[in-house]
Amino acid sequence: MVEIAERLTTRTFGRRIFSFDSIDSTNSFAKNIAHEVEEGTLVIAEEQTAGRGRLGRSWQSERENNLTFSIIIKPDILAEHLGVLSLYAGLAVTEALQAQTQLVPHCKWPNDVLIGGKKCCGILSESTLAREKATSVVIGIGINVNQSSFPDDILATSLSLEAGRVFDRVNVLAAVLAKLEEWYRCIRMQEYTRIIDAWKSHAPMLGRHMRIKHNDDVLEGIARRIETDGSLILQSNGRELKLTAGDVSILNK
Ligand code: BT5
Repeated sequence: MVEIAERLTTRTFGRRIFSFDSIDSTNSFAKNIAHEVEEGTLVIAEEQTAGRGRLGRSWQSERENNLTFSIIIKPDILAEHLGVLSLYAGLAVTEALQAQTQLVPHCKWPNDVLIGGKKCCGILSESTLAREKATSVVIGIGINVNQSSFPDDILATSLSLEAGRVFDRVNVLAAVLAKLEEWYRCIRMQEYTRIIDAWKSHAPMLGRHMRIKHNDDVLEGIARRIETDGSLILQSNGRELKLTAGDVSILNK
């Protein structure tokens, strides 16, 4: 993907690029260089040998068919608002994929983008904190673009499986970076409600019954709303519970 730089429409996002044929994890590399590079730096790889999800889970992605990359931002955001960053990234990816494919992707709390109920993008945002604020944040994004099959044990899909055609990965990347840069203004201005409102417009899960697994707990209830810190309010057994992380399954009730 050598021609990335020429195809970008952004001012800062992706203007410095570290591109690898193979690397352990773009997030790990980005975390190591975050303190010494400018905001918007892109780390991208054709293949990750140890691509990571949350809680030590792995991200599996066929080389040369997909996008696996990380963006470094320095948002000067209070630690208590960090949860908004996964929603911000999910919103940007959703809008970019919709424009590129004419499909209708959905945001799933806290960090996925789904098409037809299957995961086509995962987001891993990792922060370095100092004095209650994030000094740098690495937003790792994996998008299944042209992969044509997935292991049976994961409910995954790709843009090409859903649309029935192959996509130019650099076009998809450029569209995602443009949306990340566009919505980043709201992060900078601390307009978190604007991000959450836009995110909600792509998230049919609100109002639905769901099961949420977090550590060893399993909770069931109705997803009521998203708070300005990005947490999910679940109504369960007459109580409102505030959740900052977890794995959601929608129940057909
Ligand atoms: C995520 O974690 O979804 C975050 C994935 C972030 C990946 C990017 S790639 C670039 C950057 N560098 C990294 O090392 N990571 C980031 P989580 O919500 O924990 O979901 C992980 C789960 O998703 C796995 O346990 C599988 O069940 C499933 N999964 C793995 N690979 C997948 C794929 N290609 N498509 C859909 N689902 C997948």
